[in-house]
Amino acid sequence: MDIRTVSTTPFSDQKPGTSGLRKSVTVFQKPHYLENFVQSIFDSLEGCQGQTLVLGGDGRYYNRQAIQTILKMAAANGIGRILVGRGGILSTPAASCIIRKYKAFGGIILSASHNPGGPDGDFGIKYNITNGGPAPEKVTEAIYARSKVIDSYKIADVADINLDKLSVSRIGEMGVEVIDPVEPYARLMESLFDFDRIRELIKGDSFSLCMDSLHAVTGPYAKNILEQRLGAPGGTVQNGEPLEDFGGGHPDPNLVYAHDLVEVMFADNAPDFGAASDGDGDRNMILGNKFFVTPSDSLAVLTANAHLVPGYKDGLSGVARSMPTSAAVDRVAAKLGIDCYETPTGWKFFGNLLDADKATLCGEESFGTGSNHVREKDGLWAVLFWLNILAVKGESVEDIVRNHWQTYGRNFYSRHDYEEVAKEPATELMERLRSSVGEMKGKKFGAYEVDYADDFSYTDPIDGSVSSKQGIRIGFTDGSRIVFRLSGTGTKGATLRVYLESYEPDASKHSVETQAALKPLIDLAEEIAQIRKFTEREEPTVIT
Ligand code: VG1
Ligand code: CO
Repeated sequence: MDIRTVSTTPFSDQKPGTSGLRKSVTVFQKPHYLENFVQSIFDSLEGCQGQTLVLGGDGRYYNRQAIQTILKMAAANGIGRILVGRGGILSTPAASCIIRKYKAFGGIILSASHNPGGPDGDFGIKYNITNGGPAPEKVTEAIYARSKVIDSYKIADVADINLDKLSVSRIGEMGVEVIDPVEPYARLMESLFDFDRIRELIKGDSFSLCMDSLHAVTGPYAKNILEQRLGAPGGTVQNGEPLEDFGGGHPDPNLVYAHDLVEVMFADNAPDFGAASDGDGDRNMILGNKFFVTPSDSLAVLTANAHLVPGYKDGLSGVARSMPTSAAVDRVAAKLGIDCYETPTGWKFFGNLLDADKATLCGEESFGTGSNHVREKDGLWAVLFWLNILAVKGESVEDIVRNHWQTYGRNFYSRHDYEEVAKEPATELMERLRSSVGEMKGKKFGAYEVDYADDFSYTDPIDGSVSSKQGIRIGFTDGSRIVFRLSGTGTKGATLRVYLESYEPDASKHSVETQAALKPLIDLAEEIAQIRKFTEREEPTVIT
């Protein structure tokens, strides 16, 4: 095997964000761009020589080319063995499952998740560590530091590997195994949920379901699990063929971008259960017949009903949610007498809590839910968890959620995104908030009085690492809250996220429309942050 050492110069913009390095495809196609970052990963992983790595992606444009390049670079860098998903496919949770199952050293996942794909879309790359979870900040910082000084990379001069059939081969000394991307993951799901009971539910005349894979990676997973293993009728999975450009769509499972599913679920004769997943399969949206379940409520409902599910029947050690996620799950945790942790945005912050068995279930308001079965959020896992609960309880999605509110009260919740706004004024908006939160406590805005205001900082209870500047939170004495932060996954300009939450214990007020219920807070967010002025937008691009 000929190994070439190619000289290169650093790029200054290879700092991983909330979930890996995300850029437009055209940036990744710049000569040496991908190679520099991949070499920076190998250079910062101590002891990776001779070890096993897992490799795969969500099938978006540039996935296959990147995989061939990474295979050749891995061989040149002394990696022992690579397990790659057939067709270059691995959903993010499946990659996490396979890293854990094979006790691999780590994995490289190619995805820009919910960002659009295609030649004009986005591409991304993230590194996951031995526990199967996203690299913590100290690893991503080391990779970034390396990328700023890199002057060469190594690559083997060999032919491409055929990714389309299962095989065991070699590139020089390195073993390459093309593996089934679905099987190990589907088996893990079978070990957690009562498949017999879900099969019965689906077989009955009184229940129907629809899953929208948005032409992204969960297509083959959902067809295998829902249609083949659980007997749902063919066609239950719509948009189930992964496409390089996701059919031109935005593979983000929310009410705006999953419009095909919304049409089905809000029509007359809608199915009883609907779900969608994102580009790389780690997000989920849950719908009932003409009913939307907010991700924050979904986490709370799963926590309250976990004892009904075989994999969790022995109880939960604790739960964790990202800071902007609503406090609905906190109320359930309090009732169960378990701890509830509040972490910064991004799944990497759950890893230590899961490893130390301080949390069993975790969730984010951004349609992410998961557990200690892997170290990533997991879209289909959430779908199966819901189906298992529905099968046991025999109630509708809407009834389950409404009864939950009756017991715990309702946390009205919404996120307003201002996407692709100018970076400088968005940063100024955040800076102004940052400098004013210190004096906000006790301040009155109409009926609202500020209970606390800060820029969220998190000290990891396991390793003591501190992550600061994680979002401005302003909490009011009535339990409502506004949070402001800038996205760390966007690739154009800046995206401002405004998270709004208010608590309503009175069940007679639970049917108010969400935006109406939150109107006073929405107005207050504008008053405090002057969103219109700084974003030059009259309204948010996406409301979830
Ligand atoms: C967003 C979400 C965050 C999530 C992240 C990655 O980050 O808000 O909760 O963990 O995406 O999800 P940000 O920084 O844009 O708000 V995924 O499905 O892209 O891996
Ligand atoms: Co994702």
